[in-house]
Amino acid sequence: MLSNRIQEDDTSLHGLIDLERYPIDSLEGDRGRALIDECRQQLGEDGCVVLKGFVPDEALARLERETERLSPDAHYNQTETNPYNSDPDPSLPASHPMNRFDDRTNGFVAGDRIDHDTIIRQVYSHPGFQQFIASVVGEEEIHPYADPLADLVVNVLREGCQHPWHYDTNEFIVTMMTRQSHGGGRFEYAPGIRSPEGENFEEVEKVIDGDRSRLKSLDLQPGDLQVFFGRYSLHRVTPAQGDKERHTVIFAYAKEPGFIGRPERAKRIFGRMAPVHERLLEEGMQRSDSLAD
Ligand SMILES: O=C(O)CCC(=O)C(=O)O
Ligand SMILES: [Fe+2]
Repeated sequence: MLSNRIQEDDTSLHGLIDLERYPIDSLEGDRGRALIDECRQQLGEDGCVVLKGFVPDEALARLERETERLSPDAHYNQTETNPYNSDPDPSLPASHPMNRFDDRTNGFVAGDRIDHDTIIRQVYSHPGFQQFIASVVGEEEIHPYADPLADLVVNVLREGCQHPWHYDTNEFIVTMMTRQSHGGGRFEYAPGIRSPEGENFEEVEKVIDGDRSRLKSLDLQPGDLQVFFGRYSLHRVTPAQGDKERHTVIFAYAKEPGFIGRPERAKRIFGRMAPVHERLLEEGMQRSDSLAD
């Protein structure tokens, strides 16, 4: 069944993904299985796997142009947040991680601005790609969001923008860098610093204070694909420096089909709602939202 689904589409990604190196068009073959095993092993070790050069050199100029063209449509929102995206706790000292707030200013381009013929949407909707990601994160299957704004998103960091230290609410996040800033814009993480057994506040505080001893820092380049488990690994993107923006594409998938983010979230992140959000508001439905911050 798996191979049938992939064969239907296996030509559409030619030239857009380095299928020699990453044979996601034949996941059931020896090399496909080896690729999945390797990714799963890395994810098991520290919650992160980077597929360098996922988009090959010959398609890179086109890839960069896609998000460059879209980036003026980014909606910027500014918040102050702690690593837990929660309220402060006045009963704890000011130095405690719960009380450590930092600026989060970010731009987001909504999915309804991203055409079907872009590389990024072709990759996002490709059944072989989805099956690959599902296998890597240990799911039978994953599903694109049914949310026309949050399904495929371009995150734009212009000078000074950052993702401060945080955890994700999503179990996994799939991102592709399409443009790197001149300086800053580095993804840093503390693998497995917390666990379901404990928050490890003491160590988290050290990281926020600048202790780099347990940090990993990624030198992401345009065309690199990243899969990251961000619930237990504290992470950040350092402030972008210089006049070149940092662009990252977020491919949002859910375990169940039909996922739509909360209307208030759409308003905050994208500055507007889609008709489906307006309908949800009218119906007064309370949906849970798992888009990673
Ligand atoms: O842009 C990135 O590299 C990841 C940002 C991040 O941590 C997030 O969106 O939750
Ligand atoms: Fe994150």
